[in-house]
Amino acid sequence: MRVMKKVLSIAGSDPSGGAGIQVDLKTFQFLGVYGMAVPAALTAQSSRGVSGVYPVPSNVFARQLEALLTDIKPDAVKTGMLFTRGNVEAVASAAQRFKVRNLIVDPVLRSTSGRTLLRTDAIASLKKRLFPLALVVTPNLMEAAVLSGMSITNDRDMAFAAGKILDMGPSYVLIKGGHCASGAAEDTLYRGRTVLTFSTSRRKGEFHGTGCALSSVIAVFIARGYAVEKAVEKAKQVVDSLLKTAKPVGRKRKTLYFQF
Ligand code: PXL
Repeated sequence: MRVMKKVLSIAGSDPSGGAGIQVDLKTFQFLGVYGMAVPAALTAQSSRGVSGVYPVPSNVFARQLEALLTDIKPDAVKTGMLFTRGNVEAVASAAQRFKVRNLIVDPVLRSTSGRTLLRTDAIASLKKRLFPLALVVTPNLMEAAVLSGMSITNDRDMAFAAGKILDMGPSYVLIKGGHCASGAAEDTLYRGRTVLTFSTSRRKGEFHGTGCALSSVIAVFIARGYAVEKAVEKAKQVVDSLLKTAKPVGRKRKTLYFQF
């Protein structure tokens, strides 16, 4: 019998099921891998936005990682909302100690509604401790600007910012340009001096959990042995098909959730 690939999400909890570990687990199930999840923080939220954020205490968080990784070896791991510096450090320590391979870091900083999902003092740890262990880091344009400490207004700025992030140690940086004003949803993958652009048509609507789902799908294809370039290309297609069938779930009808 072929053994199922195992993929771990380390991220925040979104009880509405649209983002965080909940959407990550749905994504894993949808794509036929064995999903696991360790919450780094709890949020209170609905289709109207995030109303509360509560960290999982670092000792409790670290204990979960240790119990899991002592026993089960994931084929890929993705991180999302980590919220505190202590939890960033705990992921980095566990990743080193358990020789985690195929680490995809989605550097979630804020929710769409503007809530802080990574505290300011944790950003330095993310860059210093976690990025060197990452295969791929997947910032959106805003996150890339914060992480590189520069404003990004054109392709040259974006390439320069990507270079700065690559200097922090990950093998690849994928800058998601979905929030830019052009007619296409363009994501750009950088490795050293190599640049690859992936483009899908822009879908109308306010989607919840797109970044979470994308990094999860990338982790799944990496777990299956695809090269990063191919994994990102395929992940873009999967997420685009999910965007097409997204539906309102809560009272705010404009917020669309993935239907697997
Ligand atoms: O999409 C960013 C994000 C990530 N993780 C969790 C979230 C959100 C946005 O609300 O709640 C848990």
